[in-house]
Amino acid sequence: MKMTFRWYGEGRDPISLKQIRQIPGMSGLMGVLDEKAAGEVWQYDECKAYVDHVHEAGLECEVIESVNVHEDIKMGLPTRDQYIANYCESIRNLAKVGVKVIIYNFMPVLDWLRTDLARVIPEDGSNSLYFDEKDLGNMTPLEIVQNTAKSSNGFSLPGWEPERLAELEKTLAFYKNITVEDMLANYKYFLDGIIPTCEEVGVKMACHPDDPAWPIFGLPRMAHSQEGYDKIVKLHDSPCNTVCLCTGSLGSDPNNDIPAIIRHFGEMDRIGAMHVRNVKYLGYHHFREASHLSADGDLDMYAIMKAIYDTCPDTYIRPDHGRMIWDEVGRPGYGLYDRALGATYLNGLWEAIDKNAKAAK
Ligand SMILES: [Mn+2]
Repeated sequence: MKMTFRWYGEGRDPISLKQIRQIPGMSGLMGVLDEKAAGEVWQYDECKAYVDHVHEAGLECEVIESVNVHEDIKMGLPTRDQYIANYCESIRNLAKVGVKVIIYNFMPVLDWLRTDLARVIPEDGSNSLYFDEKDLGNMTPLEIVQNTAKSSNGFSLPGWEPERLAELEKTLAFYKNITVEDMLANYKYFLDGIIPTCEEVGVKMACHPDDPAWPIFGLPRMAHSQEGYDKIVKLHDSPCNTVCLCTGSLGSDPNNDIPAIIRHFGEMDRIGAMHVRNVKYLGYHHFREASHLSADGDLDMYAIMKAIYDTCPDTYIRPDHGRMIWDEVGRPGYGLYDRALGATYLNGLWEAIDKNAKAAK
């Protein structure tokens, strides 16, 4: 297992590489070229400069997140071929600088969704991301996007870039006529276009789940259950077509048995990376993000780490969203302190599991 940390890049992330390097057990980043719009080629020089900079700080950069899939690909428009060719070029350029896994998602239009980015947790005064379907009320998707942008402490949020959402209404109208089956066909076309390149250069694609883990605004979403992922991995049968199991995203639906899902795809060798975090259920389609500690939420983090240890012990893990604690101001979900605590806790679980397993031999 390699413990990693999400970082947005110099000038875009208030956290420094030096701070990340000082977290115990941190091997490297899940990096991102945050300035890239969906569909744009990640040029070799840009990838090289980013990765060299990370290496200089004593960290690895074998995983890259958010190489965003252009909406035309998801919608199956004729223009998709050019965007798929661009995507292949980005894969090649990232492979040349040592990237082994690319995390992406295939969610139509909207990325992750919350109704409050800084909900105060009454017990201790920290705050975290929060979702209550009832709060969506009569808000239109456009209003939600605007609210999200407003409350993000001045940072643009991954997946919520204003450029990408400018044509929101039009895109939403288009999706009214697209079924999940249509989406799966478009998804297959995309995978058929890129996976041969991945196989050639040794890069795994890892699909991040829908967040929250159910369809929103009637959009055709596919990646929020074991059944959904089973379909996705079968669309193009290759060891390079993998999943990024995000325990918090999948775990927002209490029907998802996270350790069992990890074991299922781990045994198939289809886990490219893991995001590990905890959630606290507050009711139907209602949750907030908790600290990583099992006792603070509803997921069993020991069982999750044990499932990883047993079925995909060589994968990449990162702590996912953290709470804002100790008066930190930063990107919602992506502060330094609570994620560092999360990494340390997960490393502690791992050490105990590992020592137990070795003592039993
Ligand atoms: Mn995640």
